[in-house]
Amino acid sequence: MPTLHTMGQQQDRRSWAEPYKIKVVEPLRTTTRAERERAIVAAGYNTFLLRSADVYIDLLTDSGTSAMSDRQWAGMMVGDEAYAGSANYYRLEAAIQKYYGYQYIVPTHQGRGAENLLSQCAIKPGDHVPGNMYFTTTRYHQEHAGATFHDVIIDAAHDTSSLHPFKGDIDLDKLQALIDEVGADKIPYVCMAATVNMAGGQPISMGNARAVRALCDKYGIKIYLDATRAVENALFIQEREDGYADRTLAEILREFCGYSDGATMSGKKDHLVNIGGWLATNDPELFEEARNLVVVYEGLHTYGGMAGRDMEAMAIGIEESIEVDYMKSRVGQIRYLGELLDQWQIPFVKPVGGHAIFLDARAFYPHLQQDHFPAQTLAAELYLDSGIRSMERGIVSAGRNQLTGDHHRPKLELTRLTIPRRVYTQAHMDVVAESVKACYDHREAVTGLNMVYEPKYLRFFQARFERR
Ligand code: PM9
Repeated sequence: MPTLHTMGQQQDRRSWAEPYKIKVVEPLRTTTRAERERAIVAAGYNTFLLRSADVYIDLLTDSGTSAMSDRQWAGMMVGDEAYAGSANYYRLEAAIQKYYGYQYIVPTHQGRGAENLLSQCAIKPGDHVPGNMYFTTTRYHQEHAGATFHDVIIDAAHDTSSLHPFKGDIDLDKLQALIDEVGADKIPYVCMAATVNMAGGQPISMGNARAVRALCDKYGIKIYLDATRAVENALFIQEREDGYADRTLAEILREFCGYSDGATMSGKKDHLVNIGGWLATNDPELFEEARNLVVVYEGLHTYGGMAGRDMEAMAIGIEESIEVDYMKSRVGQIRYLGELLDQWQIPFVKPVGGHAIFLDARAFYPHLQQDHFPAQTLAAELYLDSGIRSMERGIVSAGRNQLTGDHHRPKLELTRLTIPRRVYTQAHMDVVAESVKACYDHREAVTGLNMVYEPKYLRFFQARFERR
């Protein structure tokens, strides 16, 4: 069996380790199978509705679940909680300008706050927004503002076994076809995500970003980046793309962002903080409008729903996220889990992405129809087996077509084991892998779920299910 940190290196090398040590610990609670049975029934077989006290290893999300560093905690103590003009805001603004390169910044309480502002400022009813696969909250805000979303990611992204190194790339022919069909004046911007969460944390290449920029420039179309995991994306570019092996993550990030006109950001991921986000733009008119609108939804334009101390921790987190040793250990831990699963031929999205292992629930349960929610079922089974919490990323997350009312039926029916940053150890990954194997060994006995309650918005958060 490979050991942690020898991943990807076949032989004769020394192991490496996480570039940090543990200073504070939080006890974990184990539960009995009977307790878990009661908890998952009470939660309507939806892992979002479990109490975290009933969870052993929490792989629901990497959002807001990072362990902050001692520097970040020290930064919290210099929070300037002035209502207006907090010193921490200016430090955060400077960090974003330095590492991401955008001119104007509007802070928000988290990523979807920024998505709301961008969608309201840039989209008119009847517009069309192309993107490299959808993200739940991002598409919601685009549709809520009156746009139709179009997936223009390359086909390989929908194939769990394709080993394409940049499955997040935009298909230029699909984008061109959409421009020809609806007209450039109906496309306020291309929504470009790095990495692509719903495809399995898959990266987009620098070459593709450059080519999308060139195509959009021909038609005067803007590009807005979902920069939520753009530093993770930068590591993949450094590892896989010709000409970038000797460039720093900071250099790669700056070049990459340079192909866009602005970005939305959930700081709860790459920035190593528990809350916060921002909208950035180089467009003074959009900035003026967003800076005004933020006071309606988030708070004054120098805090946007964050406390001063949160902005300070985020500014420090930005600097820490760009350190290559940290980023290699972050992605290395996920690759380690992938190699453990691979030895038992457990199906998951390949190549391993930046923030999670995405189990292929269709291949896991070939006997279940998509209407019986295989990925939701697998998340519940995993919880029942060991108390590990994962998340559905399939038909439930995809929601319904706004016009027809039918389920969106994504090709990808995935259960996500999302790895929080700097939180769990190699031993936790071993336990996770063994629990997935136990579920795999018992897969044929599993019968799926029925949805018995479906909320109107972003249903995956609160939907309830019963066993079939
Ligand atoms: N992502 C995730 O777990 C948390 C919410 S959905 C369970 O993956 C991208 C690529 C995201 C993302 C959140 C947001 C929204 C935007 N883009 O959660 O509002 O992965 O900060 O960000 C989640 P906020």
